[in-house]
Amino acid sequence: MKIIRSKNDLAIYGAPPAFTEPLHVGRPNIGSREAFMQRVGEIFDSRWLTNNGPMVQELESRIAAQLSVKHCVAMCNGTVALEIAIRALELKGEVILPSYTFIATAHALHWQEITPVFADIDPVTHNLDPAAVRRMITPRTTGIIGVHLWGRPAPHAELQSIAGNRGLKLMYDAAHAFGCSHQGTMIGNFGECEVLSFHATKFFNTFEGGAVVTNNDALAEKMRLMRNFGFAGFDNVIHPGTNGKMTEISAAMGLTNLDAIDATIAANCRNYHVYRETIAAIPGLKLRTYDETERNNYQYIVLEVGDGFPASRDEVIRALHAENILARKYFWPGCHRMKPYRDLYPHAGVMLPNTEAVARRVVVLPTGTALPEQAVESIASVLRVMGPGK
Ligand code: T4K
Repeated sequence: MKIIRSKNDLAIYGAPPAFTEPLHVGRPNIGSREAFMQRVGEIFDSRWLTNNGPMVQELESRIAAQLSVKHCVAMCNGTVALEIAIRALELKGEVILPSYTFIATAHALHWQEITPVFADIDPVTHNLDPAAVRRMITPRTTGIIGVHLWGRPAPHAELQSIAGNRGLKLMYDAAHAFGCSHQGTMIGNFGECEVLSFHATKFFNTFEGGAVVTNNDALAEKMRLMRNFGFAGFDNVIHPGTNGKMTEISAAMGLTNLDAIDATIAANCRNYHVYRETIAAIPGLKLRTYDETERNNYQYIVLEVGDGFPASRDEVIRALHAENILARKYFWPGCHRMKPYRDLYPHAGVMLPNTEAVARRVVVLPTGTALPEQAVESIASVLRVMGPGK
């Protein structure tokens, strides 16, 4: 690892890379191995491997307590959790969502033959713009899926008011927002329900996994049945269901990582503050900041490369990759430009100018407990020498 002091030190100009090993965005945060192995032993001893086992139940109650929400229904991944929530809410026809999100949000609708309708985002928050949502409502609209992108809350009060006035159901994709709050209330308590992802790359992981959290008793019960083929007791299926169950081994990982959650937040928070201080001094670059009066997981270090920066976003990515810093262009080019949705809406971009502009500017940088010490200074030094006047 090295500090880059001039352009001659950059790997794109032939110097050795700043890092000998690749730095990934989304390196898993992993709690105590001993505690995990102990739980694995308990699973083998009990011979209870899946189907709502004791570890899954313990994880659900700890997550519900952590978020102060009534129900947590654990699932095998965030995408299936989205599909089950959408199905349980009986959404159909058209559902409004942002295009600037991971493709799974759109796929969870499309997979169920519901038409995803993309609304534009606010270029400052990167979340749904309520005025744009209003413009996309048609007689076929049945719901809105807000996404708390980068763990920052979507504009809940405005979306709730639109949903209430137009008789639509509002749910959230909270895949990025486990451990975050909005106006003092933990995310997980908004809309009809909220969907979490516990994928390996997320702030908190269960290898693969996810959950739907809700304060609605009937909805929670329906989703519990739906994740287990719709079975309500032996030999009695009362809903069309699927297999959305979380395994015990995933829950064991979840319990282990939940014990380490404060340390994970502290590491992310430390990295974020070093990024913020080092990048603030570079003209033309803007780091998305967290509202520190709220609870945050600090999992996403999101940089925007502006017009005042001498290199383009893609040139920045190329230079970082040459240094073995595998920064990502999440969520470029936007769902509407990916083939399944481009085929549906070839001209969607006309309605999504902010989505297109933000998707062209964003670079997501590595963070997490696996990031070596001083790596942030080194990453910032690459950006600094690419900046104006260098
Ligand atoms: N909604 C939103 C808003 C989401 O962001 C996501 C998932 C979902 C819904 C769906 O939830 P899940 O069904 O996934 O639970 C990744 C993740 O696969 C995906 O979970 C995540 N969003 C998305 C933002 O990122 P990729 O294709 O970019 O991941 P991948 O495989 O390139 O991994 C990123 C980097 O992480 C790799 O370069 C290396 C590193 N890595 C990855 C894994 C899996 C590791 O070091 N170790 C690992 O085990 O999608």
